[in-house]
Amino acid sequence: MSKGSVTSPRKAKESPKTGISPASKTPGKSSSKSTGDTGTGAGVTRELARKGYRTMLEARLLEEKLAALYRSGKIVGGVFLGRGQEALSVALGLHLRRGDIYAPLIRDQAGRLAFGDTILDTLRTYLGSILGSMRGRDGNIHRGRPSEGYHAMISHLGAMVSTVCGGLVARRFRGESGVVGATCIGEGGTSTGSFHEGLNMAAVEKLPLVVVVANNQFSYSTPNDRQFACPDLTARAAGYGIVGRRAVGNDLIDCLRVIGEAVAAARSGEGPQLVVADLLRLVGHGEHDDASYIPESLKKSELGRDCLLLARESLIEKGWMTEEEAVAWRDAVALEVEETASKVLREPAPDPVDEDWNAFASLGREGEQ
Ligand SMILES: Cc1ncc(C[n+]2csc(CCOP(=O)(O)OP(=O)(O)O)c2C)c(N)n1
Ligand SMILES: [Mg+2]
Repeated sequence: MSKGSVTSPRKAKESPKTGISPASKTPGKSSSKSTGDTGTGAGVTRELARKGYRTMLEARLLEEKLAALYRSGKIVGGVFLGRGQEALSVALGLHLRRGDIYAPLIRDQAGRLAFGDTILDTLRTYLGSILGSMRGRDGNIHRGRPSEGYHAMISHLGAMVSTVCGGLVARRFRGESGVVGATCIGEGGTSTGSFHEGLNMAAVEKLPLVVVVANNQFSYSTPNDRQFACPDLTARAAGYGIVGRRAVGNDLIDCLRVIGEAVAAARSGEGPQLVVADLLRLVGHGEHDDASYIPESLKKSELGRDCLLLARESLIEKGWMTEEEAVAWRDAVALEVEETASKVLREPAPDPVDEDWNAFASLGREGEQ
């Protein structure tokens, strides 16, 4: 399928059958699904692209630091990186707004930063600082701030589709409209029952859900031809009666455009959107995995091209960023990551004697006891 193509459901759903009223339309927004490549709502501006590149850089350098800390034995537990997937991840985080719901997965450091997470809280979580949002109890990627719509990840693949659906239904019951809920998943995760159940429910309820599939060709070491038999994962959208879109996973501008269209369509009441992007993870499944099962030919193909380098080239070519800026940003981000890591390494870990061992849910909204 070509760049940015759209598959529409055969028949649009008119109304939900369960008594939950459909989300109201945002005035002035129109559909992008029937207009193909030139859909509305994407608006990839210079500012958005620069923000995207800068955030990708932050994610990349932060993750390089996390890998180094892991190798020096400073991080307990696994480290799972999103190298090669930052363009896709950041595009989703940037198109969401305050009040939206975001449920990132293991390769979404870039999206997390774009949605408002910080280098400081990421390092605090990985390094087990008691000052982090997980209070030193999580080793890596299960952090979140539910009261801010930032869902903490459940490891079971596919589960986050349902938590986002639940959040969207709750907002609908409260009469809130114009909200979007989004999650990412790997292509392997799309084989789970949870994924199917979640998307089916979202389609029936016509929820403003965006699911972005990062098709990095492997599910741990399982290649796609052992994972699913359909030639194109966007075809699954038709089975649910929702819109399927395709983006070029290592092209920042294309990811921003296609995901922008999907988010705008969901926000304006057009129901769930499935975005599929092909790419390659440029690291192992986790830092414990050398990815030796990924063939050299694939690494050298178009899919294996590094999205960060491509974004740099593209922004410079468009005159949206200078070489000097790229270097200055890199230096500034590297310094911020180094300084933050040094600070967090000196912070205390939780003390089992003092810990209250309350479940996080019992703490209620931020700051309440
Ligand atoms: C239901 C379920 N089965 C198995 C696992 C173990 N597991 C964690 S990540 C992973 C591979 C996921 O592959 P994919 O969805 O393609 O995402 P990627 O790691 O490639 O980003 C597996 C099998 C899990 N977390 N949940
Ligand atoms: Mg995968």
